[in-house]
Amino acid sequence: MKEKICVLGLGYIGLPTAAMFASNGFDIIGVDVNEKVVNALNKGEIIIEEPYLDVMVRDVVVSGKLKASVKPEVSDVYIIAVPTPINEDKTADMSYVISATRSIVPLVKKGDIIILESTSPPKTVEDIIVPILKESSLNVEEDLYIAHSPERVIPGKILFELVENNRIVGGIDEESALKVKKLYQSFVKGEIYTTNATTAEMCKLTENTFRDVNIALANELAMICEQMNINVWDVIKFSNKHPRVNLHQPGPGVGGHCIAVDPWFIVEKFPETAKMITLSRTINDSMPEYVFNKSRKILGTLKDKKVTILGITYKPDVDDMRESPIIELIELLEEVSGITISIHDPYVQDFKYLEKDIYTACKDSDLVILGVNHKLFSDANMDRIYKDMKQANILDTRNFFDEKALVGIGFNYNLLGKGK
Ligand code: SAJ
Repeated sequence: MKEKICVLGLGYIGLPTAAMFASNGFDIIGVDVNEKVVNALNKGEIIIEEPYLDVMVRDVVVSGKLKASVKPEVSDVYIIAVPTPINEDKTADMSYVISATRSIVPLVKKGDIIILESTSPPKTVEDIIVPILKESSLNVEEDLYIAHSPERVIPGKILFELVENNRIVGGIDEESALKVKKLYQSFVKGEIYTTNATTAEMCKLTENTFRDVNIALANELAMICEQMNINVWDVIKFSNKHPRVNLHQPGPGVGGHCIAVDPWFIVEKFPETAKMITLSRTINDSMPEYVFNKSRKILGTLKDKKVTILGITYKPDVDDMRESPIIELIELLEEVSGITISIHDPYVQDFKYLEKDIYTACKDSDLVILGVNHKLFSDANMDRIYKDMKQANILDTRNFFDEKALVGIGFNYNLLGKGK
């Protein structure tokens, strides 16, 4: 018989994981402190947006394989997938991990498996999970199998990547790692690599830090190229023709709940040594202000001007606004006296200054800033936007528009990373 699994935390990772195990024949109890999430789930409904997840969840709830509760129940496997938010001082808030682990202490029995999926600072399993589990009457190292197996899925493609991506499992000992590997093999088609818990924790943070450091390099190059009056996007495109070079893309900053957050979990533990990681975070965090200053230079002054922003989500073609650098840009613009701000984002239903129609948003505007390169924007009639704007200035932060075409229409086209 298959193990009974208790998944703690029914968010972007916990819920798809719970649904995936359930659809592979396991009995799942999904736990969340939010009653709304639990009540919705027990009706087969979900409150997060992710392609195909609603259908999968409905099926496993109807078949009785997935049930939700506000409290954990005795199971054979416990998967901790609660949030690890970042505090004001850039340290990880581990309170949800701590309370989730505490909640299973009275339930665990000899032979159970405990998996931490939440992205966590290095040594979380060793320094937090294991000591808390020792509050049970068990001999933890002997009686339990404990591992960290970080999620690596990308929002928008979660169900596909849960199955297809390679996975790392880091155990407190080899037996733990192998047990957990076998469990994930029930649905993972990618390779599953086993190691120790701290290495697995560090791998997850390293992957996102790699991306952050490389984006910071691209952003720094963008600022340098502007000063040299050349185009960074050409520099990156041609440099990437080298077989061993893979530069990332510059932009208005790094958003989302992962890449802008995870590097701090390394810095937290090694503040003196993690110099490049800290600097990269600082460079990427400075980009909204850089875009703000560039906007001001284009118009001379932003006072009493109308500025339109196209796209405010943290990346293209999603509705997720978490940690979006464009929100920060908007906050900077809001400080300018007499400014009128207008926003159009086809993926966002509810936000201030929002206009449902792109042409209304751009009408009488002095400057249009392309914040996010949603594919849908390529359908816009730029001739019409040009005619309706007060001054036809564009600032493209993503190298999205066709410069020649826009200049041909008459726009004053400005590109982040390109000097005049
Ligand atoms: N960005 C750039 N330039 C680039 C690439 C991205 O400015 O060249 C910006 C994007 O605009 C966005 C931010 O970075 O604001 C992050 O977007 P992303 O698509 O790079 O990543 P996320 O945050 O959606 O998902 C990442 C993924 N990690 C890696 O690719 C190493 C994903 O696989 C992880 O599972 C996820 O973080 C996570 O949950 O940790």
